[in-house]
Amino acid sequence: MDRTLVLVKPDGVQRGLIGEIISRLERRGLKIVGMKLMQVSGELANRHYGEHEGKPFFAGLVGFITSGPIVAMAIEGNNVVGLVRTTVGETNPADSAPGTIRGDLGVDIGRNLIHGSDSDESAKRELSLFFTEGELVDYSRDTDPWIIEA
Ligand code: IDP
Ligand code: MG
Repeated sequence: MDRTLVLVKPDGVQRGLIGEIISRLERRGLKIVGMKLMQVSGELANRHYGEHEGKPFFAGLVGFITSGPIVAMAIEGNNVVGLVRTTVGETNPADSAPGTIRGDLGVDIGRNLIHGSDSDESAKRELSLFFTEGELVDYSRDTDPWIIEA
């Protein structure tokens, strides 16, 4: 079963959009298997966004993601990385279609509300930064047959 990491970024928390964002993921039928409110340290931010080190926006990005609490979620399901990315929208909210989280709720690339891992490999790496295996809950939903054809 695939898993991915979602973060409600500090702008989402500050704007009172935690529920709105989680609700959109839930309504799509995505299954949350881990969740916590936390403060990201500089060290964790540097590791999570390591691939962007050296880019002009890196310092601002690390400053932003550590500027206030975030909500981290682990989401599980077949092809869940892609499902989350299409629900999230493009990196720049200005380019994101209406109906996506970034397209409906944001306007600026530096305040784009939510993170979703971009591949299965990234998801594995990022999930291990934010969650221990023991923090992820194994359970089934009675609604699954109404969401996924067996
Ligand atoms: P993604 O979040 O859609 O996967 P990435 O290219 O992985 O986008 O970039 C990580 C984060 O860095 C973005 O979500 C955004 O917050 C920030 N970012 C990316 N490109 C820019 C930029 O050109 N200016 C400012 N911030 C950027
Ligand atoms: Mg990315």
